[in-house]
Amino acid sequence: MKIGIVCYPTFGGSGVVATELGKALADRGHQVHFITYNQPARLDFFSANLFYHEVSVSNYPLFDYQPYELALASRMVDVVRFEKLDLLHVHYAIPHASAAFMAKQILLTYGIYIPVVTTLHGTDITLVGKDRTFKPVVTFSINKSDGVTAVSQNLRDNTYEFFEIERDIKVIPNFIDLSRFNLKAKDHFKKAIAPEGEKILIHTSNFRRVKRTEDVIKIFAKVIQKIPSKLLMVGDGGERSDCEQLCRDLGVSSNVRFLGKQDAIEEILSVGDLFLMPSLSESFGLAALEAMACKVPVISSNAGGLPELNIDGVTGYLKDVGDVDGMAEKAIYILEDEARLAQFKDNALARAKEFDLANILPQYENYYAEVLEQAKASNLL
Ligand code: GMT
Repeated sequence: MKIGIVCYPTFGGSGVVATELGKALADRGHQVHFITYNQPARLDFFSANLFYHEVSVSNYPLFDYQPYELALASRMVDVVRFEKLDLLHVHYAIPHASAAFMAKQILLTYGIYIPVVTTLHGTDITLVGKDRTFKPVVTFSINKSDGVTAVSQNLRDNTYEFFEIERDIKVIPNFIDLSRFNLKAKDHFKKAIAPEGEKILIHTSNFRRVKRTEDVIKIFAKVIQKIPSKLLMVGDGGERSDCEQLCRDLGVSSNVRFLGKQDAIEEILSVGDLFLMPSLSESFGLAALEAMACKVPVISSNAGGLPELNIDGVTGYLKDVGDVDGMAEKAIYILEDEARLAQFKDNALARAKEFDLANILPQYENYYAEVLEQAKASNLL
């Protein structure tokens, strides 16, 4: 199959899922064409089946806001026509699904019908999509897609609740490549971070408000009163400097390391004993899945799709959003007993294996086939 993938090329979860999916599809013999404004962050190698088509946006001074969506739609038309794509898979509704609709209409004037699959990732629905500014466009472009997937049952339910959706949405969860994300021997790194054998807690995110990064610091400040420990804060974003200040205010700065954006995230996770994800909203929680694959249990909020991943009392614990005391108490409970910690670590890995790429990839391939079949049955192809 020749598949066009449209995504944000950044480190965000939707871009990571799109890129990893494209790489896996290419390994299975499909030809995959990425269409976006920058080389996707994890697409930094050569593969005969992978192509990248840049969307370049004009710098015309008349525009205060450059029309990216139009440039993207034009590029989609161009790539579908000249690469003879079978299907477009767009990740994150805004503006990818609406740009795909426009491209589809233009392609019809050339006698080409291109089926479009839209994957909803989370904030495109829960935060941005619900914004009145975007709601009509999001509703329309979901209804006009040939196929729609959501990364959790909770996100699917949310989408039906907040938009007038007239079509089916299929749940295909996030996945993990266990050949990359697994427990690695990183003893030197562990010794450098925790020379006295302290426990290591980890948080990774893009430090947006929705991640409640300040709760991470507050939880840690309580844990360290009972358990000798260190905290690694991985990633960067708007909340980082406030977090650094909070560390000073709470007197824990010397035990917290801010590592910024990191490529080899699996190596950092490999030294972890506990992962913290107190998010306000989280459609799935890919970062937590990455931690679990490296045998790190998770203390998370019970927001969104997190209960579909993190099993309370088995792979970690879930508490209400903002329940810093409850999260700290459960973190201490896991960390204070070596045998208990080892059991939680084993459970985390076992759960992560259920989201193995090998199990999830065929779900996407089958769904593409179904969408193409439907288009054929409707005489569109
Ligand atoms: O979580 C982020 O900040 C990034 C965001 C994105 O869309 O790039 O991630 C969302 O998509 C991921 C992949 O499907 C999910 O695992 C994350 O849970 C989801 N984030 C939120 O819902 C906040």
